[in-house]
Amino acid sequence: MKNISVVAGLAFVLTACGGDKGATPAADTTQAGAPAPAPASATGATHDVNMVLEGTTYKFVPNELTVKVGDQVVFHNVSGGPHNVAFYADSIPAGAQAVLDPQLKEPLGPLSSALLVDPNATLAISFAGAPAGDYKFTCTPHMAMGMHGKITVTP
Ligand SMILES: [Cu+2]
Repeated sequence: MKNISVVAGLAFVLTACGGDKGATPAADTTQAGAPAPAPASATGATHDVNMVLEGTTYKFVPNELTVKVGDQVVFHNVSGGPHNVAFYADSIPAGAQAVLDPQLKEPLGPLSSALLVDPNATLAISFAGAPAGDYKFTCTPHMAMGMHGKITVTP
């Protein structure tokens, strides 16, 4: 009777091990699939802002817009470039810089995106996880020429 119990217990352990081995590849598959979804960024609407030279005036078109948290804004280098998007550190909500800086490819500095040199080059900025409020920005090369804009992010 005692021996039978031991054998039964051993069989149980072996079965349990087999089960664990079977589960391992499944876990690997899940991990391999995890990076597949697009980088979690914007979940909402996309808004376009053109960066243009009209006559002798450099401007963002539109230069003011309202978006929701989770939306993204795509800036387009339409004419008169190079342009960039440079947010004013003192004119964005608290906590916004942590959301913005990682998205400004090869930035010129804190809150200042790289220059968009190529025609139709774009810069997408997601406001996913961004604090609500007003985000004022300029274009570094044309700041003195009045190229400014404002994005209002609403919850
Ligand atoms: Cu500009």
